Amino acid sequence: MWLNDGPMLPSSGGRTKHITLIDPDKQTPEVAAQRALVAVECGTSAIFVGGSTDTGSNIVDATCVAIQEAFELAMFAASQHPDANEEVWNIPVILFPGGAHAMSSRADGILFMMLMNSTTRKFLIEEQLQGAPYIAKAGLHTIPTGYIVCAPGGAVGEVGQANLINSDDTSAVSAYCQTAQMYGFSTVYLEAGSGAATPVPLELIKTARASMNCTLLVGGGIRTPEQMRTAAEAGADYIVTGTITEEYDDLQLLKERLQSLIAVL
Ligand code: 1GP
Repeated sequence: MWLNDGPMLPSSGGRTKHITLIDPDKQTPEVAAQRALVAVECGTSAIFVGGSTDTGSNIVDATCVAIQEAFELAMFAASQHPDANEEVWNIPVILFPGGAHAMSSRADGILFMMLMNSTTRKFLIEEQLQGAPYIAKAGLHTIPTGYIVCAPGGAVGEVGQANLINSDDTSAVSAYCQTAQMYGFSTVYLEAGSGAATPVPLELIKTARASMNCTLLVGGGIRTPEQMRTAAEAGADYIVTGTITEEYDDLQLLKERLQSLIAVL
């Protein structure tokens, strides 16, 4: 739905974009929808729905439904105003699943991920095997993604039993990115872990960018305009933030915070 028939997360071709991650466990579906609306007003380019927790499909589904309905309403409202651009609301809602249990047919697509540096079969191939029949039946657009967890890694590093990439291990990140491209993945996601004290370092992002042509996502612990700028200049196509969206009950304050981050891109 995003770019006609093209891939959903194309390389941004120079200008880094922002993606908002919403963890369905962290608020009601209604509040998730309000936060998603604010994020789009601030210029976010896609909504990821998911997290590393054991969220069930019912809450994932309810969250996707609430967000999609809110976007449809906003699009309709924009269509009634000659000065408004309704295409602003044509924003993909993409699953970022912690496993095969966190699915919804109401998403537009799914990051179909291999946690490449996991040490367990579960996140290399087993969850994918469990999820594939549902994804095929639901007709979800898949985005084949090499997911690479860097130190400190946080909950996803632990749950995913990742052999974390250290901050100076450029040769490891390079080999993983080359491998992702050789597998035919369209996308690589460099993750420091949600709420990480330190984001993915500049050198790892630069190395990833130079090692492959896949669309490059970077996330985990990015909280300041400076960190946004660093990731963008290092070559990220998309920067994903999640935690900051959960920190504001006041939507106006959330808007100001997201605007200050997205403005640097
Ligand atoms: C987590 O990369 C995302 O998967 C976002 O991280 O919650 O730290 O913004 P934050």
